[in-house]
Amino acid sequence: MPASPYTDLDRPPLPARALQRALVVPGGLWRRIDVLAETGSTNADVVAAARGGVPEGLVVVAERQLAGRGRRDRHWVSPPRAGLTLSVLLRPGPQVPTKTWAWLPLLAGVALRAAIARQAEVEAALKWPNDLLVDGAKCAGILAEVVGDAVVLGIGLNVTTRPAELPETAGLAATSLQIAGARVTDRDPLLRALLRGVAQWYLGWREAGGDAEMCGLLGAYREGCATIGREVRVELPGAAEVCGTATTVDNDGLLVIRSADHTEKRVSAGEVRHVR
Ligand code: BT5
Repeated sequence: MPASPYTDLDRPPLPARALQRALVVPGGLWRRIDVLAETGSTNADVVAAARGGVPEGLVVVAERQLAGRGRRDRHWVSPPRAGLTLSVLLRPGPQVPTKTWAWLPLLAGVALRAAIARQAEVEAALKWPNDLLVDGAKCAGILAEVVGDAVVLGIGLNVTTRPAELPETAGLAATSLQIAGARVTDRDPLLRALLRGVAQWYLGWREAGGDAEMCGLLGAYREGCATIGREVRVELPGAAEVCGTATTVDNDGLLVIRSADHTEKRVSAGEVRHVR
């Protein structure tokens, strides 16, 4: 398909200067919004910026990614301008203990869910730790990478992706906001709402020294989390597995699982499958 921005009229390009003017405001978190026509991976770009000492508040958005990254060497695949693919650079600083950084990808999920509810009027749910599901299918994914004292948060959201354009997946089926019947599929207000939400939650969380309960993040996450109350099977890094009922997410962002023998386990990372 030709790469002209006007080949697909329901996929207009993002208005880079208007975004910059709206989001980069005095005293705000965001310092620079780069909208790239094409790149390998926005996470790779922002990781490189973090290594180069760029301060927090950088946002890189790509209209097209050629090598979008998922977790564990997986890929994120999306046609040009069919979705939002972006990464942000955060440096939480010494007032936030590093063990609470696990909240950052969860925080992005909370902000994303709220932005979608408000702008697109689509009800989404979070699969712990941070897949965004709509009607049980994956509409967005989040990837957090730590680089020294920086955290790079990458978000990929399917907006106008058509059924035939969705990638084949080994796990969850994929979907897009348009397929889910979104009222609005304009990426500009979605991106603004998302970045404003991330900034608001992040600044509150940092102010609270990373205490997710105190800043309201824990409550918001639990409210939006479809994993709580479900029967799950979690493949842990290595070959181990935990099965049981996911009872809650604790103050450290860990998933609490009660097994059939009533023992309780807390998991910090892993592949979760909702069994029932
Ligand atoms: C994720 O990984 O879901 C994190 C994806 C993060 C992507 C963003 S885009 C902007 C930023 N820059 C990057 O380079 N990455 C971030 P994971 O949980 O590992 O899921 C990856 C799996 O999701 C793949 O193996 C596919 O099965 C599936 N997948 C790939 N593209 C998808 C899509 N567009 N929609 C739904 N599922 C997809």
